[in-house]
Amino acid sequence: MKIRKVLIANRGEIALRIIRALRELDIEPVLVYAYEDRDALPTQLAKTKICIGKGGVKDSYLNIPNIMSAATLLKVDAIHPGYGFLSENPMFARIVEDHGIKFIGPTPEAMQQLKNKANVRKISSSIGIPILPGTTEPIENLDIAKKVAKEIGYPIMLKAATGGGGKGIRVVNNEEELVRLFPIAKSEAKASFGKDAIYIEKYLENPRHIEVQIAGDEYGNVYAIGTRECSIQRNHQKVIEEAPAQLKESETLKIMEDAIKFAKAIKYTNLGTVEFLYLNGQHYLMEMNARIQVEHPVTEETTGLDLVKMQIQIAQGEKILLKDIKTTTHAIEFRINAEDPFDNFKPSFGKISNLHLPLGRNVRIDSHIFEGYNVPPFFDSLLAKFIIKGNTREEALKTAKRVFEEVRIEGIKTNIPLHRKLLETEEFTKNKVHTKFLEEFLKEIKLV
Ligand code: MV4
Repeated sequence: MKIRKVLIANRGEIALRIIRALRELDIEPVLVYAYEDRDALPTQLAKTKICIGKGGVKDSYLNIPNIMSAATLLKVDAIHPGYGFLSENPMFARIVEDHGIKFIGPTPEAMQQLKNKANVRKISSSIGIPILPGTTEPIENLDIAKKVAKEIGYPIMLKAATGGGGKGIRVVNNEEELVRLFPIAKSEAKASFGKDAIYIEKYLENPRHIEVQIAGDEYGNVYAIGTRECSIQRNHQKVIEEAPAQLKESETLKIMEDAIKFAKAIKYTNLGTVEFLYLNGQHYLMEMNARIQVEHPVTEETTGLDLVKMQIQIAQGEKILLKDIKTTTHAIEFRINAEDPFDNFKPSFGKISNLHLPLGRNVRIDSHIFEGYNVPPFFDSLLAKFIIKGNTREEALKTAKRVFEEVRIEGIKTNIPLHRKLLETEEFTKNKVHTKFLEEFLKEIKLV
């Protein structure tokens, strides 16, 4: 099936990224937008657009009836969900397909399987992929939790089976804490995700977060398109991502092989990411994301592939043949957020009064902002992604330094001072990072 017209059910930089890919493929983009985004760049660039709601994402980018009305009215062939919002919602993907419209992403069945992380652990362990000690079924009650915790040894982690974004996870150091935290974790999971299923995992102190980019076509071909290092996070939001992860060649091959094995086991199609925790040469599968990710450009910059185009090609039934995927360069993505790093990262909004985005050799900036743009308070705080590459990690860091000397974003607060500080910090420049690194770093330093 040739896709001719695609509805983009998203906003901001990813809506722009998808519009650009569609234009290069001679496919007509159609945008649905929230009233608050009426002056945004993607809204200005899309010739065909429909406002789907006002007053918050529940009534706009999460408003399935309105999105489907727009899709039907404009007779689109496919819907691209971007990331966040409805991108990993199996019910939405099902509704789209039931309308005879192609969902640009995995099947609803694959998405359903991935929603439950205890289930992901169960599948992994059944096919010999390493997971951390713990349970592959939800824990029924406190007595079972105590028994499991005793067997695997403290510290353990309680995790919401259908959780995400770091919500509904708790570290538990001993049995007293377990007694206190088990019901809290359960009710938190229920409140956040509508399901109170909790599973247990051995807690790893200071691992790295390593992920593998996967692409699967509709003929059973599955590829691993390199690794990414994503350990630098704050409140479970990534701040800096890199490709490739700096692992030994043999470790990279093992982790990519396991990612492919998992994706094949669930007949995964389209683009996705398998997430691992990594410590002392060992990797443990944690979950799989059924979407294009914010950090996909670092993989694009190191491989020369266009991952958003690939999503569309896979969705229209093309066979994907990738031979000798080479990663010869290094790429680092710095997320620029509208937030005040001097005031506990409080969200910032308002008019961008002065803007200079550096560019130059080896610099890619994916961003929807412009001078005079009014950053609205209703959405997430991502303003821009600086994707900087070099022949080596050191070269990329040198270019990053000059980029952050040049950049000016005025009128709102941004996290640029944090990136400047990190570029002067040996743990980061020497790549001695782990999942707790940024949290500890922020406690130690004063940003000036
Ligand atoms: C862990 C872990 C250590 N041990 N699980 C955080 C978000 C969710 N996706 C899983 N997370 C973690 N799970 C075990 N068994 C540490 C984290 C974690 C983390 C992971 C990746 C990046 C940043 C992090 C920050 C704190 C905790």
